[in-house]
Amino acid sequence: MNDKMSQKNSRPLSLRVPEPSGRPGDGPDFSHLVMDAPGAVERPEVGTTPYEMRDLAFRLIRVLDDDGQAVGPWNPRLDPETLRRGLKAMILTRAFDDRMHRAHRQGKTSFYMKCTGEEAIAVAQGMLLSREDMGFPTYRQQGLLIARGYPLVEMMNQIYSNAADPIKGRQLPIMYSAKDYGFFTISGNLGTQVPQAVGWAMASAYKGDDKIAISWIGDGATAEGDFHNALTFASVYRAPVILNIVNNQWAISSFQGIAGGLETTFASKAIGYGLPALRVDGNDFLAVWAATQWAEERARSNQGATVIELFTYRGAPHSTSDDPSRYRPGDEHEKWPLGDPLERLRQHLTVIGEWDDERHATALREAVEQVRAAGKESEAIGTLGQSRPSVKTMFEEVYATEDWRLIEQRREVGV
Ligand SMILES: Cc1ncc(C[n+]2csc(CCOP(=O)(O)OP(=O)(O)O)c2C)c(N)n1
Ligand SMILES: [Mg+2]
Repeated sequence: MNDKMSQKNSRPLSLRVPEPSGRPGDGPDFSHLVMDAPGAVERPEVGTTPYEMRDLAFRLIRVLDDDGQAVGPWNPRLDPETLRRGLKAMILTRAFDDRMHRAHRQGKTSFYMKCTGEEAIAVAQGMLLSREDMGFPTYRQQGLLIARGYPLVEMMNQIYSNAADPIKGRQLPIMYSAKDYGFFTISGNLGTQVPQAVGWAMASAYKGDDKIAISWIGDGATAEGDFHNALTFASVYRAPVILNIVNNQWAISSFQGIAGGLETTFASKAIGYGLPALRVDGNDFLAVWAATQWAEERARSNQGATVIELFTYRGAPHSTSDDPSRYRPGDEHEKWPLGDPLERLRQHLTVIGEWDDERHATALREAVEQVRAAGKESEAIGTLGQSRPSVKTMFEEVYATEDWRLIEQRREVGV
């Protein structure tokens, strides 16, 4: 026997498969989370090198404290009117989600996805950036459209795939597309939006334009190659882009550890690509705003891309096709240590004397009413199966010039 052959293991190899801290029937356990106190993380100058600020990838930027006060160097010092607009847009987003989730139960749509608990992210970022900048969202950034005043009825028409669907039935419900609102067509293939955003940002810089791009990806989808390819391009060419990772702890039934979240933070992935990273409490409207503003300034001043991990929790099922009681403790969301983004902003506005229970009740009522009115209008056109875009449009507006295969298929259908 030569030396090589004798090198046997003393014990059999085994594979580690990460497991979440709780399963159905267990109590929620968040004792593994290490979080900075509100106000504790320093705010580096926007021009700081990624290397000098690498520590921030492992910290957690927070502004709102337990008493609802805004504290520390990341306080963006927003005026009360902006804060109230933010709260109202979050309330409206949640009211919209609730109605559309019910609409699915009533058979009015085949599919819906809520963003419960994550509203602060899309709403703050949608308000902060211009609609001329291009957003490359996932299916959980409906708050972006809502914060920008996109007509709710158009969103519903898309969800119901009715004759007034603005994208004429070509997409799964909730995969909106609204160029004029800075909302790029959502891609059902996870991860593809990140290289698209980087490419769009590179083109903007190449043309000498002044628009930046912003993208979102879930914790789970960061395991896709597209995410990593995009980070290389973003770093090499200093693309003017903000690259958000929404870590809501779950990817359908896989917890974030399956995508590598136990070994390191998602923000820290940026370090290997030489990109700056910020890790932020995603349930803190002010912290999300401040971090995004930092990244925006960096992008607009030709200093390139920033990766932002938004630390949050997916409160609702993944989609209407999912039942989370099969794989996670039932009350995890209520016990999430960073609370509910709506309640936290409400508390802050109340503490500074700019909001009260009566105004809150009015805002809730108005949001439900606004959603109901849009629902009536959309349902009058038709819900799933009652009304649909014409078959002919299926063949149009996908390619600049019609492909021979499309021509053949269209002829076969006889339109
Ligand atoms: C390339 C690709 N793989 C798998 C899927 C199926 N799929 C849709 S959503 C999802 C989970 C994504 O989780 P995450 O990235 O954490 O985003 P979240 O839903 O939590 O916002 C999966 C696996 C898909 N749409 N595309
Ligand atoms: Mg996720």
